[in-house]
Amino acid sequence: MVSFNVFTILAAAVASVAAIPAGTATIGNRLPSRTFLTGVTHSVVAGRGGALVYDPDNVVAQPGDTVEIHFLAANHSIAQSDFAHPCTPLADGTGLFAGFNFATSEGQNPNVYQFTVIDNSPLWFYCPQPKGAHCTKGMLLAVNQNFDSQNTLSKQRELAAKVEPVVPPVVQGGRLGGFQRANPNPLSGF
Ligand SMILES: *[C@@H]1O[C@H](CO)[C@@H](O)[C@H](O)[C@H]1NC(C)=O
Ligand SMILES: [Cu+2]
Repeated sequence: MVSFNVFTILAAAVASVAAIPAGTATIGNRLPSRTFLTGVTHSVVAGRGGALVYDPDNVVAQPGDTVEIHFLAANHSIAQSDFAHPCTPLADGTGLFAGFNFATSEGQNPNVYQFTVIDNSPLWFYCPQPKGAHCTKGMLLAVNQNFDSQNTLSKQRELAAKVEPVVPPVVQGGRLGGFQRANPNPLSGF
């Protein structure tokens, strides 16, 4: 007998909510308690075609949306900066850093890195790989850049070209609550 009574639906809802914090059991994953997840996921591919890029490199997201980074062959990561200091971790220590846990020699790494967008303010990210200076060469990701301001992704690339990438001191989700989880779609054709 299949019966979708209220209890079944509630139990399913609880189970899906409970599944989210399970992946966050590393230090520093701070999310404001009132960020409601929208269920929308923006997939970004790091290193498509062997290039030093995130594809797309510009994401427009609503508060509660998830950004999910898929890592292709090479040794990329992702870290958070601010606009004025590309390739450099946030000075107040709250920026996320995925760590160098996603190196892979072929295909996709079996894990992805996810973080939650908590508001509409612009967010700036870079690949902190120092060998080959990925950030300096333009491996940058903008979330919710303000197209009406001077702080554009192309301007960010100009600034990044003048500095060396800095590896953040701690692997953490920061205020965006990032975490590593199994790739939900490992056979997708990135
Ligand atoms: C990935 O890069 C980091 C930083 O350069 C390095 O410490 C680590 O050993 C590299 N991992 C692999 C598997 O090459
Ligand atoms: Cu990289």
